[in-house]
Amino acid sequence: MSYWDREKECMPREDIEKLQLRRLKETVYRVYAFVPSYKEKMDRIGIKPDDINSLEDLNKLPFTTKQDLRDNYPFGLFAVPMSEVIRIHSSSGTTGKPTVVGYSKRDIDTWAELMARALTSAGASRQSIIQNSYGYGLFTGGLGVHYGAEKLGASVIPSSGGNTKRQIMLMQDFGTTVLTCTPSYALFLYEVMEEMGVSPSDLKLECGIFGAEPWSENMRREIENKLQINAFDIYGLSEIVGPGVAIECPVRNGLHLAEDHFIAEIIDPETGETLPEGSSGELVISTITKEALPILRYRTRDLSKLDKSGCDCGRTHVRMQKVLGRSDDMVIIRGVNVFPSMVESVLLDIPGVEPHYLLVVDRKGTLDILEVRVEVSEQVFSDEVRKLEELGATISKELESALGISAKVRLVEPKSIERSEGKAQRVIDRRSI
Ligand code: DLL
Repeated sequence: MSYWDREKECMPREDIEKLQLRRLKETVYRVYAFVPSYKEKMDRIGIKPDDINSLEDLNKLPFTTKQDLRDNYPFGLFAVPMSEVIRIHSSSGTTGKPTVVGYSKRDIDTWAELMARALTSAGASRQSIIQNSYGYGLFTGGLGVHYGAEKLGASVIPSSGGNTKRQIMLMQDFGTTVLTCTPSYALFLYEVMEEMGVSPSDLKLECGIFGAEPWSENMRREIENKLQINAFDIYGLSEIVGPGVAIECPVRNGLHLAEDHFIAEIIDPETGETLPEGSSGELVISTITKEALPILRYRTRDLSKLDKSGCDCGRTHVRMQKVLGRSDDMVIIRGVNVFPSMVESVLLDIPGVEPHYLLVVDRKGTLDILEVRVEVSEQVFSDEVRKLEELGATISKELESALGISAKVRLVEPKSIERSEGKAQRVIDRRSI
C-alpha cells in the first residue's frame, strides 16, 4: 500500500478532529472579518465566531449555496485582495451566470498536494505516464489533475479533452499508464480505439481515475473490462477546490475525503437538519484551509453518506459513498424520483445493450412520459425485428421493476447518441419548455 503522506492520511480520528476544530475556528474568524456576506448572514442569526467551540457547533453556521456565489458574482466572496489571487476558475453554469472561484498561491499548492495524494491512492507514482484528458481551461479538471501529477513527479501528458484519435495515438506512442478523464469519455475513447483497430492489450494502460459526473458500479465494470484497467472514482467540485476532495483507495469501498482540509456533513435536503453518521442525504462541505475562497457548509446537492469506520487500506479519513446522483439531476416522473444512474445500472446488466443512453422526459396533458433511448450493439441491431422487440420488452420490464414506473424504451442505432468529451448529458427534460 503506498501513501503520499502517510502521517496525514492515517492520522488517528482524535487528532483529525482536533485539527479540524482549530482550522474551522480560524476559518470562521477569517470569513467573519473579511467576507461581508458571511458577516451579514452570521449577524442575522446572532452567531459570533466565538460561539464555535466544537465540531458539533458547525451546525450553528449558515449554509452557503450556489446562489450565494451567483449573488456575489464574480469575486464578492473572496477573503483576500485580488493581488493575492493567482488563479481563477469557473464552473459552467447551465443557467445564469457561472460560479467563479479563486485561489491564492497557498491554495494552489494545497490543491496540488491533494491531487498528488489522490493519484497515489489510485496507484500512480513517479513512474507513471499520466494522460490527462480532463478539459483544460476554466473547468477545474484539467489544471487540477495536472498540478497534482507534476507534484507527484509523474510524466503528465496534458492532452485535454477531444481530438480522440490523437489521444489514442498518444497513448500508444507515449506508453500512457494512467488515464484521467470523465467515465463517459473513457468509454468513447474505447469506441474510437475499436474503430482504429487498436486493442487495449496493445497499450500500457494500468488504471483510470474517473470523475466529474456520476457513474454506476456497472459502468465501472464495463470500463474495466473494455479498457482492461482498474478504474478509480475521484470526486470534487469547483466551489470547494476542484478534483481531489475525495478519492477511492485500492479497497474501493467509498472515497476518502481529505479531512485535514475539509469537513463533511450529511443533511436532510428538505429540512437542512444535520443527519447522524451513516444516513443518506445531501453532502455539505466546509473548507478549513482555503485562503482565497473559504466556504462554510456548502450545499453540494450531491447525495451520499459518510462512514468514519476504519478502512483496510489504513487511511483514517472518512469515506463518502460514491455519488450516484445530484438532487438536481433527479427527474421526478409521476411523483417517482429517478436518477440517470439507476437507469444506467439496469441497462448495463442486460446483454446486447451499450452503455450509452438518454432519458427524455415530456408531458402529455398532465401525464409525465419517460422515454429511455438505449443504444444496442451492432450485432443486436442487425438481428431480426422480433429479437429487437424482445430486447425492448426485457429492458422495459427491468426498468419498471427497478424504478417503479413504466418507461417507453426506444432502441436506437449504435453510435447515434451524442458522445461527450467532458461531462455527459443524460437527461433532456422537455416539460419546462
Ligand atoms: O467536476 C471537478 C472534478 C473534475 C471532479 C475532475 C473530478 C474529476 P464541477 O465542474 O464544479 O467540478 O462539478 C462538480 O460534479 O457537485 C458532482 O455533482 C459532480 N461530480 C464530480 N465528481 C463526481 C464523481 C468538477 N466522482 C459536480 N461522481 C459535483 C459523481 C461527481 N459526481
